[in-house]
Amino acid sequence: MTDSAQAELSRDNSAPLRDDFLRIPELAINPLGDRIVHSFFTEGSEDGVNFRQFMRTLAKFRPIKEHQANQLNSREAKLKFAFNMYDLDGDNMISREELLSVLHMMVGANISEEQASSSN
Ligand SMILES: [Ca+2]
Repeated sequence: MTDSAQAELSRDNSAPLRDDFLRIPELAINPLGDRIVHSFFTEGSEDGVNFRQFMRTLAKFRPIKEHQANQLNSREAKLKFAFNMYDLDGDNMISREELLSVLHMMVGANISEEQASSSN
């Protein structure tokens, strides 16, 4: 995290809200930024994210180290995190529409509707 991002998140003592995260430049330009921000709030609540919730989500991005088992960044935790990026409505299923929607978030205007929904 950059100094500006850290300063943005700690500018006052209140827990960061969704909009605070979206003001971080690295997240603002990330096509999945909104989904990543959402993941912080699935660990916590809409009222904000405390330090523990913040770290539990960040841990998912840590590489897996052999002989240092940690359930927060285990292979299964990472897969669940990736799955949740696509499960937009949180029903534990990825529908075709959700898959296409996330695909569009990632490639934007670089792919036509026809290409995105092609099953070939
Ligand atoms: Ca779903």
